[in-house]
Amino acid sequence: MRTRKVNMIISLVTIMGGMALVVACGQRNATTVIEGDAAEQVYIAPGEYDEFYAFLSGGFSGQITVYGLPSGRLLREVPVFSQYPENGYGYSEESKPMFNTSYGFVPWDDSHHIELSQQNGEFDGRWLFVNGNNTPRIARVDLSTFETVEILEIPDVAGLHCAPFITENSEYLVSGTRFSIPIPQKDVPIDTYKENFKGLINYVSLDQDHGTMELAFQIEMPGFNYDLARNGKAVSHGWSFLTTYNSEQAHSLLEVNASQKDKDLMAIINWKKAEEYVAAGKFTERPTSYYHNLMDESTGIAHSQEMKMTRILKPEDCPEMVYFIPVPKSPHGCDVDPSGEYIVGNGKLSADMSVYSFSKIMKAIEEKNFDGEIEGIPVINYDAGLHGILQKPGLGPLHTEFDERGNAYTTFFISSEVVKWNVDNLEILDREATFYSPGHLVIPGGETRKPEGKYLVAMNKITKDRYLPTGPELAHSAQLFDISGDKMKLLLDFPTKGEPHYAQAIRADKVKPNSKKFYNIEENAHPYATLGESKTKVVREGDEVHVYMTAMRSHLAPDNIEGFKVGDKVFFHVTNLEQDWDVPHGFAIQGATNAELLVMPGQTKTLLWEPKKVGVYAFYCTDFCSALHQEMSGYARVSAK
Ligand code: CUK
Ligand code: CUA
Repeated sequence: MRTRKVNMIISLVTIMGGMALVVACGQRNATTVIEGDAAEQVYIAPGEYDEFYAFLSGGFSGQITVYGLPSGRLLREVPVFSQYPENGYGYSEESKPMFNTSYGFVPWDDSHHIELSQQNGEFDGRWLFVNGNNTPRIARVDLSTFETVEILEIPDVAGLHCAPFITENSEYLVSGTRFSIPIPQKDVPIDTYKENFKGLINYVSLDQDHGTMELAFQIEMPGFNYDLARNGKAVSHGWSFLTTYNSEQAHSLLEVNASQKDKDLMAIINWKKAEEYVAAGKFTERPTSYYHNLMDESTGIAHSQEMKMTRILKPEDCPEMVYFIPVPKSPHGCDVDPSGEYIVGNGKLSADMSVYSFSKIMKAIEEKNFDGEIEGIPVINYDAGLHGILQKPGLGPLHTEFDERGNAYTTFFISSEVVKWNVDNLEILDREATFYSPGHLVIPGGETRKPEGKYLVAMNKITKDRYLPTGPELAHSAQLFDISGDKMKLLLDFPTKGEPHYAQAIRADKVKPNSKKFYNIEENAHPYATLGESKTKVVREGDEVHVYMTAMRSHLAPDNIEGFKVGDKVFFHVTNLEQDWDVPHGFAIQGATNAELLVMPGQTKTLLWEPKKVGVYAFYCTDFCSALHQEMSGYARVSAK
């Protein structure tokens, strides 16, 4: 197979604080010649399954999308942080509480990083976690149902971008504040940043049986911008690594202020030590407010609980818990290789990449090889912790994933490429152009101890001419590469939803066997469930009316309902009585100001309807469920009060 030919003469001009970077990137009319068996490699014949599930974050859509690999087929969109009229998530009475926060009802967010649960440093296929950047939250999706079942708000942080990075036995999800803020919030001049603003790094513990999240403790840190984290694995298990930018503590992040220094910092946290301090009571309890929203499994109803206290660990009270080490300028995360020994710290504004050695860092700590301290936190000597420097790999390094053969793959935003290099000897092995400007990349298991280096997906930030134009707004573009050989090979482009940042991919057979086909109606403990058509009824309680409705091929019961009054609050509790795979029923009523419901077999869901005018209103099933689907309808009569 010959390699494809790419014409590239491009200039991308990035202007930052008056400084312009003019760089070769990718061109509008780039021709990509795919030759050989690329089509065959991604072709999944009708009726056959993909080898991997890929879970892509939705960025500003707030959701997650599920793709099959290698086909690049979109299998599902899972709503998480944004309301989703397609199935009523965030509109139904059961799911509305998922959006409760200390700021009120917030039915939108910006989701960036996917983390699958792990055991022994391998994906176990049970849960998936994702962050909400804007109103700081972490959500859990159950991979037996592909439903969001829990959202935990993280208090006293701003921009929960650095989240939710998991430890290798799913002990904790680690997150950090992107923007330091006054803690507790108060009315202070913004230029008192240095005195008044603080950062927090948060440890959320996970219940090993149920996956439920609990804010275990928060570590108070200097007022930097904490960007991205990874946890150690194998030899480095028990440690977390987070890069920071703006170690100048500038409150205006223009180049002139925030990128003056040649180096920024990576925070290194011994979380096992932090656990000991918590157990020894070395924390302070601080009053705060945050919400924990959890879906009850037996009723399918989400409940919110306001939490009012958090535990803070301060590095000055807890020696040998937190360290810093310099990293190249303006880093965007760090990545830990499958052995746990190497930590890649990249600087977006640096020409080189620093690769650290965990054992050298430990030695430097032991020998107290420090270059001073920052707010009581020792700064490890840069050279003492360094494994080596990857010289001039490309421009604008962003993210790195690994294969099981000792190689790393890094995306370069500015030079628009993926570069493959050897982690041990720091030799560059291959580079392939991407179209255009990749952000994250994903290899199945590529952040775990057990990568499967068969495919790589680059998620590109700029689309331009890759697809038929659709006006000013274009779908973001992902690109699939075969990385099983010495040279990477581009196989496929596919459009994505929202703006995917990170993604994770898992072998399908780790998820598929546990995928639920329907909810067992006998286990339905919803207080308004109607477990049989003979039990349907309409119950008035003052101005509230509860309709106990059932859906079954091919009728809604009751179907013709009279007695509603203008100004009533009508709750349609629809129970889908089917006990079969893939037979949802929908429910919509004319003039409802929310959305429809999509009710899975065995479930009960509730739609609120507040009729404003007299008349007779039609309702119907929205999902084409049977030959008599069109007949699955009824009328609601509304009289004057
Ligand atoms: S980030 Cu978007 S490309 Cu939020 Cu992980 Cu780097
Ligand atoms: Cu039920 Cu259509």
